Amino acid sequence: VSPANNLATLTPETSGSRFLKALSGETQAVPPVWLMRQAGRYLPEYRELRAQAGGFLDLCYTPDLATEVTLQPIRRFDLDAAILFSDILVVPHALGQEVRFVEGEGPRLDPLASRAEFATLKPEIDLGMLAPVYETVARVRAELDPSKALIGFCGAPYTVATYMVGGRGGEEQAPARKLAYSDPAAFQALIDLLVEASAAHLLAQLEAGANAVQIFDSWSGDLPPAEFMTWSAAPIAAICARVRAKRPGAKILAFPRGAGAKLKAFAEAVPADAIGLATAEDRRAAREAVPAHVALQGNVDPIALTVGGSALDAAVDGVLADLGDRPLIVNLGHGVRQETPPEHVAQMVARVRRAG
Ligand code: 1CP
Repeated sequence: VSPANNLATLTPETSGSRFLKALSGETQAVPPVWLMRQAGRYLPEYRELRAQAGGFLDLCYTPDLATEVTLQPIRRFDLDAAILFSDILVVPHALGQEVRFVEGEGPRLDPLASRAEFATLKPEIDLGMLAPVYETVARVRAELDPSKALIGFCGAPYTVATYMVGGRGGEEQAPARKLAYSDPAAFQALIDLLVEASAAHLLAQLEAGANAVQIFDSWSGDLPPAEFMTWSAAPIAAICARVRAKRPGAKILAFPRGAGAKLKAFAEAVPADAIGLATAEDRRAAREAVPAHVALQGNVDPIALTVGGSALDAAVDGVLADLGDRPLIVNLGHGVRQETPPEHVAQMVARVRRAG
């Protein structure tokens, strides 16, 4: 990454940001810290606001409420970055697929199981439908302290496709994987549509004021190595290229959850500024797999965060000891769990800050 590229995204008000410095390859005595799912049900103020909104998507599409929810964890914990409150499934929604969030269960989509059913999707993403999301980005950026970064995001094409084809997450990746084997051309066409849609969505968030974007690939870790490169790494690399073609130097984080032994090949294929490590990743192996100028992000065990005390301190210290001598963003290895006592997040931030 050339210095000129760095200047393109380090705006005056954010150049003091620990988070953006890490993304520019700086090793810092006190690394930045934020948490995946830092807004959400473990916070009483979120539960209160959530009860006032209609459904989950209404919350995502109401800038007043989404702005407030995005800022709640920043006010409480002084984290280094805010992440836009939204969901990876707004992309299929803006491609015309029915998306619902069922209380206590999670997202449910009307599954699109075949080439014929893909034809019901729009040929490109309806960014107008997502205007409230970009308005939220602009409002959060305006309200956020200049030293804090704002992260926009999308799901990786493979992960989003598993929801679109299977109708839900988790075990039901099987429908998407079956389609990828039985009709690879149809699956590729869906992935290609998602590459274009995701790049457009990320660019719109960057235009609205996001300082960096993260691509969440929650489910590709289960793929065999060759399929992993085809369906996870290649489309994510294509998104990076499209985003940087319009915004050279745009800061991009990739989170290939559960990549494990495939991390090296992923890092070679995907030109990300930071790579997120899931809870089970071996940090020593990750150091070898990912070039030293690329920041690593992670990977405190979210279960240790629920327990707190000396177990949490030890988990944070382990990350700092293993990765503190290179560009590092302290985070969890996956999202904050609902049963997490909020005080434990404060403890984690204090432990990281004490590092310097
Ligand atoms: O209040 C509620 O009931 C909603 C719970 C919830 C929340 C708080 C969902 C439903 N999504 C979100 C917000 C969300 N999702 C954010 C906001 C920013 C943050 O605080 O981190 C982000 C970045 C996501 C990303 C996301 N959504 C992923 C990728 C990361 C991961 O967790 O692996 C995935 C897979 C989703 C789909 C999704 N949306 C919601 C749930 C519960 C799920 C996953 C569970 C499933 O597959 O059933």
